[in-house]
Amino acid sequence: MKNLLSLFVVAMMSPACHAQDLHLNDREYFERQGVNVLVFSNNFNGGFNDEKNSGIEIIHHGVRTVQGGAVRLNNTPEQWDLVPKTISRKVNREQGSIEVVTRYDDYDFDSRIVVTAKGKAVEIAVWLDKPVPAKLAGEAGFNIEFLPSQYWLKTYSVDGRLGRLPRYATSLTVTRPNGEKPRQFKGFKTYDDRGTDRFVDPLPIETGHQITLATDQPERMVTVSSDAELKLYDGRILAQNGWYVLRSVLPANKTGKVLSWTVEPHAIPGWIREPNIGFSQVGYTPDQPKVAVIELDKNDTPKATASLMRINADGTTQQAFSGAISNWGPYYKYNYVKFDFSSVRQPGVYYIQYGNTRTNDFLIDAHVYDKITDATTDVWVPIHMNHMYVNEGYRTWHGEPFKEGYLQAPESDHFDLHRQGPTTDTKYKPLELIPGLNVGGFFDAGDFDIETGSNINVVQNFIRTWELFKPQRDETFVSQQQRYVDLHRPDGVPDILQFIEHGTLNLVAQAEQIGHMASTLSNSVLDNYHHLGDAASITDGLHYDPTLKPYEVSADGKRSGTPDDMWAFTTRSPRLDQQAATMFAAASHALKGYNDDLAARALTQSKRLKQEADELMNKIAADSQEQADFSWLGAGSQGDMATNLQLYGATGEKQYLKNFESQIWKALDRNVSFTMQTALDAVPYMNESYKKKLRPYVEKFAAYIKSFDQQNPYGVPIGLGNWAGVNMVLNFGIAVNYAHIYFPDIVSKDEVYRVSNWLYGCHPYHNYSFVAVVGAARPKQVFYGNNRADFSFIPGNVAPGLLFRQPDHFENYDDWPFLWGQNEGTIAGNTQYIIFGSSFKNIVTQH
Ligand SMILES: [Ca+2]
Ligand SMILES: [Ca+2]
Ligand SMILES: [Ca+2]
Repeated sequence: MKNLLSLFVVAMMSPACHAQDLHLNDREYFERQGVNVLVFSNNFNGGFNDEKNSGIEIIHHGVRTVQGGAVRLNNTPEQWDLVPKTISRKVNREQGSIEVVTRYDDYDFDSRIVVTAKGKAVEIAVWLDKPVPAKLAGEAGFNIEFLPSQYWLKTYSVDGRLGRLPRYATSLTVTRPNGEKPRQFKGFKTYDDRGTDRFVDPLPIETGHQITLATDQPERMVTVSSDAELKLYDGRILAQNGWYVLRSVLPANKTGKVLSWTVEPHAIPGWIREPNIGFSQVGYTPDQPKVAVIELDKNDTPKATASLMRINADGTTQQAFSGAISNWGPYYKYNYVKFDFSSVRQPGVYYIQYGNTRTNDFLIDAHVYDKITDATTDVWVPIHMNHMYVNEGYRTWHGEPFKEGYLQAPESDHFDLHRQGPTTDTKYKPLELIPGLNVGGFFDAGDFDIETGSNINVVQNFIRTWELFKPQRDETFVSQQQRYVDLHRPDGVPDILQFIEHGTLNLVAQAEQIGHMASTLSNSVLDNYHHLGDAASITDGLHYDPTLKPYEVSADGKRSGTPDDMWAFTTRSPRLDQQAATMFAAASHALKGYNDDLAARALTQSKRLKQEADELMNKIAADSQEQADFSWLGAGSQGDMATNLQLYGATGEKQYLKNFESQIWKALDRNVSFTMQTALDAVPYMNESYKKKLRPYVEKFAAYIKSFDQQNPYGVPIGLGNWAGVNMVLNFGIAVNYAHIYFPDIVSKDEVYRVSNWLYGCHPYHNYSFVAVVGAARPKQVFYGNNRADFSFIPGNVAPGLLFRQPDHFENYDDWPFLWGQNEGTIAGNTQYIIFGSSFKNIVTQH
């Protein structure tokens, strides 16, 4: 009877089981309900190398928990370790397989990976036409990486032995001679070996032939088996952004099929992803449109209605509204429906109920947006002030960084994509101290360098905010004399003015000391570029003295033999000098009456740099061959128009306005959406006939705004690049705000909420606010700030947001901060957010 019954069950189940096998779908990845196996849909990138976004990847019940499947040269590869280049990728539909040839140019080493669907598992095989090069024998292996935040504290079994994946890396290591380490990108070294000439190599946590990870959690369970030895490592031993790595070393002196793994990700039968109900976590004003966008699994059936529930003052709840669900349709791999509850205007605390899914609560109130920029201006920006000690209450964010100043960079090809040409373009010799640069300026982002272009943008963004909205907010104490910043301590000066001053101080010092703008002030060694901790401890604060031995300090305690001093990259760019000249003119205007000395210095540098840059650019333009070489300078781009407008604003000289007017209409005819912001920026300086002439273009822009309703369910421009699109979304939002301010009859007030909705929670993947912001019920928890190793955030940060992974996956981790493309906040982006937020508040705040 028992046998008969099981036979019956098998017979009944088998068609369904077959349907649940992995199959190669139209988007060229392996799929079954709950499991996607991607094979080099995303390639490793040569520039920033291992970004934990490439190779063989698994999206497991909606979360990309596995990536990095490839032949690698290290037990636990780091960001600057070599990555394989993809030579070819072939999809073989008949065999249900994907074949990828990859290559390491540095070692003339090719390998072929063939991934084939076999029932609920895939076979991953590595093929070699030539044996592993002798230098890589024992080092080259097949690796795959598991996301720590989804696997830590989960149980595993290896050949029947049990264990639990560690919350923090504490596994064993050995050191080996540097000569045995495979070369890192361009010969850089990620580590400071403290003079030992040895590198650290992690030892495996476990070794065996069959391993199951997350035996205690069906959504994450994966079994891997192989005749080869499988080793499990913890990549966080070497770098906090490392993942758990499973690895088999490739055998030496063998060709053909040298390795085979069977990988079976467990799938929960009939799994359907929970609906993601996108709404504004900051809340809504009573009169604004209120539309939740609900992201649904393609196997889900939309409900007919949803409800808005009110939480009463006595804690009881009642239905405030019930309405029909409307269909938007498919966008990449999910389906989208909408729930419009605009008719609810009564202030209160609410949540959305859709089927069994209940959102967290949010406010409807006239004042929900009042504080949206406060955390950014009061906390995020001052923490990023360089060359200052920054204190907040009992906490020191950082001491005073880079007390030893900056050295002239020698000719070099830099790890953060900077370059110092063969000449310095300055009076300084390579590695000579350039005096006076360690003042003012803002940290770039999650790193601590001064990107000059970004700092110019920052000062311009602050000036724009100041000139238009004159925010008097004073919550920051800034003493340039004490080199001390104290958060939440008013000092009688509007903070925005102090931020303009702080940015200008560094940029004027560059112009005065170097003679033109540096491209960047950045780290000289890679091992302190990836610094996580107090910025004041990146360098030792002592002048580098090559006559001392490394780590030796001079008798007077002022010099050291450690080459950790920062460098100034000084190759001259007349285009950058022009940008600086414009910014200096505007800064001079803003600082007059507050810091007259700095205002005068800025104006002097503005005039000199403009004249010299114009001469250099003309010289370049005169030689067409050279012009081609210098095309990267961007001469003739629309920046010139904006420059003339800014110069007019700063000086009041009519010639600039004339130059602006001679270009703006042609530029608008060429591309309305790209030019609209500049055209709107001019409105305060122009007469009624300008506004009249601009009207038809604003009408076109209004149609462009509406066009996003057809492009995606969220109604904003969504970027698909390697850095998620928050800057694009903010630019769009600022232009929409200004268009509404000057042309309310063409661009209605309803349009300005598109970008706030997106930022504060109405977007794919999850519904958390991308801004670590005051007022949001559920902001993101982790960001790629300089405190990312603590799985934390710096208040007021704006995340880039939704990172697109080919061919159809949007992602924003909220438990793993380390992917900069989705979680890093930049100084230019966050000050752009201040303009967006200030203009938005100006429109929606009800007085
Ligand atoms: Ca940087
Ligand atoms: Ca202040
Ligand atoms: Ca030093």
